[in-house]
Amino acid sequence: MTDLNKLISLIQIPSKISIISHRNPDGDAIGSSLALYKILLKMTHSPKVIFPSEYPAFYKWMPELDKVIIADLDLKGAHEWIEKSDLIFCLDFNSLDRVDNLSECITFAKGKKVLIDHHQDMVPFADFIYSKVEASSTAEMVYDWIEMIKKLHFIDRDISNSLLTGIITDTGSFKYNVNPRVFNVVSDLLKREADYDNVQTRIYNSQSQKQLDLLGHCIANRMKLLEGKDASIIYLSKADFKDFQIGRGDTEGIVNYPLTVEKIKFSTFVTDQSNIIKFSFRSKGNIPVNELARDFFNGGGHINAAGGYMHTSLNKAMTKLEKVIPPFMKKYN
Ligand SMILES: [Mn+2]
Repeated sequence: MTDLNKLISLIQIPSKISIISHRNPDGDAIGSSLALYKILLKMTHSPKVIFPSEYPAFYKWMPELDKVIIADLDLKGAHEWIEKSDLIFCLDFNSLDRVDNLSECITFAKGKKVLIDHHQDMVPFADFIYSKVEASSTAEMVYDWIEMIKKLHFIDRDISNSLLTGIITDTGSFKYNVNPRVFNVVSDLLKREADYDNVQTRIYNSQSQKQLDLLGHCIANRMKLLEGKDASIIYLSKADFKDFQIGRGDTEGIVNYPLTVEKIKFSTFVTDQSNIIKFSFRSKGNIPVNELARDFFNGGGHINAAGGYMHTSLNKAMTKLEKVIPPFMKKYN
């Protein structure tokens, strides 16, 4: 981390602090933010967690989540807190365009900015930067950061559960993005009484019937295999969104299912949302979906998980996918 000692001396003084994560916060965004929040509380700071938009309902159980400011619901409150913050932590995003309605406010805020993130192609907008693409999750990095500032003894059961949630979400329950370090971190969290079974159940066995029905619909009626049958596209139209009353978080994880087929190495999930087509890309092995996302779909991410968007129709988006994916796959076969 750059200037760690400077930051350590800075956080000795009780301060107003903003902890900000990205739009549509996932388990890692939420878990790392809430863990840091509680550590800072214990250090007698006055922290607040701010998300640009709402979180999926199945994370509601997480400790202190009810105290978070959602900028979509309270933009004024979010701006006021950021403006008076002495320190602004930015977690789990690599550039300010991931926090849209807050980005200007953060840019012009007087507080020192601290970035903790594991995404590639980081834009260096912060005063202190802790960026590590090999990390499994931002939660793992927040744990490391807590160790760097010598506050591991502050990690209680709630904080352990929050960090574990981040790690479990971003590794798909230890299926990808793992490294030797993350197992040591989890081992220590379990010693600090993280509720391992409960966290797993809350994340992976708490779907609604509607979500399972939607998954069935996607696989049975909305999945296209491309030539060579090593790449797939699942698409959802505006009508599907209406028919299934799809809400926040309902489509999470669908993109991963095609990869359970041995031959399929690349999976795309496309959704037609009000005036924007959104893409999720996942892959197995050495297929760099972040490059495809960057080169053709205004996006980016990690080698095996990336996202993008286009302002176009679903039809045109599908045509483009079907045109660019096969030659892309050929490059890596
Ligand atoms: Mn993450």
